[in-house]
Amino acid sequence: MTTLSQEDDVLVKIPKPWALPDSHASDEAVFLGRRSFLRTAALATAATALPPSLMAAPSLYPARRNEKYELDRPLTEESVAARMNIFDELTLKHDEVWKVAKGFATTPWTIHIGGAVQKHITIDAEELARKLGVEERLYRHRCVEAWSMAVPWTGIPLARLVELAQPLAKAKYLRMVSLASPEKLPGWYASKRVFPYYEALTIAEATNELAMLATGIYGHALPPQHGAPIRLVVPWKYGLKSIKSIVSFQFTTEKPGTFWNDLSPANYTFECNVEPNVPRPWPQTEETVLGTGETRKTLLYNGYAEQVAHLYA
Ligand SMILES: Nc1nc2c(c(=O)[nH]1)N[C@H]1C(S)=C(S)[C@@H](COP(=O)(O)O)O[C@H]1N2
Ligand SMILES: [Mo]
Repeated sequence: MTTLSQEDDVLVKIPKPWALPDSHASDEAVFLGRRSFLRTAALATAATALPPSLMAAPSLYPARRNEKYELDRPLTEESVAARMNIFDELTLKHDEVWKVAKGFATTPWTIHIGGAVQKHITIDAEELARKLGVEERLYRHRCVEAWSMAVPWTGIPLARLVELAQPLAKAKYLRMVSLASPEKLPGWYASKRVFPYYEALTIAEATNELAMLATGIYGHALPPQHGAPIRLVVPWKYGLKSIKSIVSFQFTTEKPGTFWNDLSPANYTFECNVEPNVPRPWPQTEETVLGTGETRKTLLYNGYAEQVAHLYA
């Protein structure tokens, strides 16, 4: 008798979707094949009447890729993206986040959705992903420190969470808060900043097609250094807006503060859109691509003007 778990993904060596030749058809065959295999296996397990606690739910990964979002550059190597992270609650050393994060337990993980909504919701992060559905998207990511990467995120379109929460008509903003736990996040006292980390978007930004809540990366669940089990991804804004390890979503009528805008209003606006011609603490016209070291010109809205420019007209 075997039960399926995420480890099986590793053992059966499913070809990684981004490593496959660029073919829609082969991607679908792999994903559909994998899904139906899981479904069949789950049914076989169910038939022998194991107690529910011993039955693993089918894996969320790898998820179907949404081919709409195309890159203008190669994907960053997974080992590079996973070893240069910013998660200041853990440590201020970007190249050590992955090591410090190893002990960070992110399941189970309770999320609260509240504020100006029809109905308050308390839900586990994985349950939320199963309920709302996940897909894979290839996005660029641009940090205000002038480096960039391109990664395959798996996640929930954020608009689906807004729809689930049914905000009241007077709700104008969505505020998000990271985990508050000095015990689990050892870097807490290493900086003079006041954690938890918090962020916010307007409802128009939160329901923009690009905004997503990532639960996975490179075809598997997020490792802790990337903000497991659920983090924001808003690729037209500087990376600091993409808040990690979220525990709370609150709909508000007043404009909420944001972590970096409160710390340093002269350097960081509420929006923090990628605007190469507006110098932030550093010049922003160019970026260094992580992994290759290549220098590229930074694009307005990180190249996503088509999807978001109307929000700021
Ligand atoms: N809670 C929290 N979220 C955070 C940060 C942080 O320090 N704490 N850093 C931000 C910054 S500046 C960037 S560039 C991205 C980095 O994400 P990555 O490590 O997955 O590449 O996370 C953002 N989200
Ligand atoms: Mo960043």
